[in-house]
Amino acid sequence: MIGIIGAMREEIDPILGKLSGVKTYLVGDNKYYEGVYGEKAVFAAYSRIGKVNAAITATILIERFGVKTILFSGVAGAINNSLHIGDLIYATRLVQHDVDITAFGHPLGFIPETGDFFATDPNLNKVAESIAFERGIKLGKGIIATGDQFIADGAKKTQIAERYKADAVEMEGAAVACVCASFGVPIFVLRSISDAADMDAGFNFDAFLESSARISADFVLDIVAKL
Ligand code: OS5
Repeated sequence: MIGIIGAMREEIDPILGKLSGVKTYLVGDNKYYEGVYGEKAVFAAYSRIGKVNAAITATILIERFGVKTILFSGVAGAINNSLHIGDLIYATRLVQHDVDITAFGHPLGFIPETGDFFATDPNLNKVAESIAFERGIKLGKGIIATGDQFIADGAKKTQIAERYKADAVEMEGAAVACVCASFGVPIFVLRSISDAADMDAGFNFDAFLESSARISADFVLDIVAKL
C-alpha cells in the first residue's frame, strides 16, 4: 500500500481529484483518504503544517493503515538560486535545520540515537529519474532542510545554505523521513518551488502555492502509476 502525504489541503486536493472510490477515515482530528489511482490502492492525507503534524500523519499511515511506501508531495522555498518557481526537486537527504543541541557538543541538526541527515529511498528516486527522463521534465535533486519556520529572510536563507548545504527549505519533509527511518519504510520527497525563501516569499507563496502544488502532485501520481 502506498501513502501520499502533503502538508496543506492545496497540496493534496490535486491528488484526491484523481482518485476513484474515495473513502474517508477520521483518526485523531485528521482525515485520511483511501482510493484507487489506475490499479493502485493508495492512502492520502494532508497533515497540516509543520513537523509534529507531519510526523503524526506518517505514523498513522504506517501503523494504522499499513502503508509500506510513503511519497511526499508539496511546495518548497528555494535555497539554491538555480531553482525557480515551478521547478521540481526531490530530496536525496533531509535535515531538521531548527535542531540545536550544540551546547552538548553535538553538530547543528543532530539528535543522539537519531542522527541528522535522513536518506530517501534510492529505488524510488530512480523511478522518479526515469519518469523525468522519459517525459523530458527537469527534475532537480539535493538536500532539503526542514524546520518549523516559514523562511522569508535572506540572512536566514544564507545560514541554512551554509550550515546544511541545503537546496530547498520546507516544514515537514525531515519529520516524515525520520518516522520512515524509524519504521523502515521507504520514503520519497518531492517539492515544487513556490518562492525563494526571501523577503518576497510570503507574496510568492500565496501566488504560486496552487500551481506549484499541482506540478508536484502530477509527478507523484506518475510515480504511483509506475510502482
Ligand atoms: O507547509 C508549510 C511549508 N510549506 C513549504 C514551503 C516553505 N517552508 C518554509 N519556508 C518557505 N519559504 C517555504 N515555502 C514553501 C508551505 C507551508 C508554509 S506555511 C503557510 C501558511 C499559510 C496559511 N496560513 N493560514 N492560512 C494559510 C489560511 C488557512 C485557513 C484555514 C485552514 C488552513 C489555512
